[in-house]
Amino acid sequence: MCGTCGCGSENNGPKILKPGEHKHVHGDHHHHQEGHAHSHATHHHHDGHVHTHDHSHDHKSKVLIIEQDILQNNQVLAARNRGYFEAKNIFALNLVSSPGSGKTTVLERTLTDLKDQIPFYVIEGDQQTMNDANKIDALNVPVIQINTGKGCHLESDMVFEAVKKLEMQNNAILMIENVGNLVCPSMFDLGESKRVVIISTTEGEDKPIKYPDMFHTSDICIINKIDLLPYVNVNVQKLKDYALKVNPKLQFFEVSATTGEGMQAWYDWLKIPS
Ligand SMILES: Nc1nc2c(ncn2[C@@H]2O[C@H](COP(=O)(O)OP(=O)(O)O)[C@@H](O)[C@H]2O)c(=O)[nH]1
Ligand SMILES: [Mg+2]
Repeated sequence: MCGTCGCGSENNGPKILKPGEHKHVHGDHHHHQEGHAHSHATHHHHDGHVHTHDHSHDHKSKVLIIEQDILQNNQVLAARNRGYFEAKNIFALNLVSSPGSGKTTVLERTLTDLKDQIPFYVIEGDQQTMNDANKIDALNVPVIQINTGKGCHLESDMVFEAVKKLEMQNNAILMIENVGNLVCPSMFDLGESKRVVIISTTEGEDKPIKYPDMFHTSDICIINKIDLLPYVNVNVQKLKDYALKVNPKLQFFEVSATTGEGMQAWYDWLKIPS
């Protein structure tokens, strides 16, 4: 899984902070298993011995079991998050995309336009900085930043801790902006009600088939930056066709978060999701 990107190889856990809060908080208890898995996955033998087939086979199966444990543990807490959201009638969205597709900009515009109609809460995930949380805080919407350090995705235990800090009222919408990455976040259920993948027109139409897991596991696809269509060589219909190939149930919204074009359809869905 994340063995290729080094995710979780650092020992200190995620930092879960409110804007203005001091950086120390939550401990070193995350990622221990993941680090373990990765050390197996990246372990090289320098002893010059020829390894038997059996040995390497056994080695691989251990890695597989540990990775299954991580995903299984994540799934257990995700189910707990989901139960909590359902009991409080909180509609939780997991926003995923590559870095720079416009997750924060879509969020800022949505909150600006709808925050007087619906109570919103936000969890921001990034490896470093409070930048995105500060932007949400400036809109007076309650927000928690999770800094994952080396981690390339949010996990359900991080969301669990952040949710405890948010003290949400019932009948609200929780927006979770995941770490910008089209690969690893697809494997980690956070307990969200719906998963929203954002792709911008500058990324090219073939990304859904290059990163199929992310599009396969999402419910909604926001195609952002349509204001740039005159300047980029992209065929939106082709992009949609590719996305539908990996997920025939995907529902699309074509928007520009900066001009506001197309945003109303997304708002209508948010109010009465189908
Ligand atoms: N032209 C244009 N730029 C956008 C749009 N949405 C976001 N951007 C810009 O794209 C950059 C990255 O956006 P950001 O929201 O930070 O992306 P994130 O990394 O997915 O959160 C910023 O410079 C935004 O101003 C859009 O609809 N049109
Ligand atoms: Mg962002």
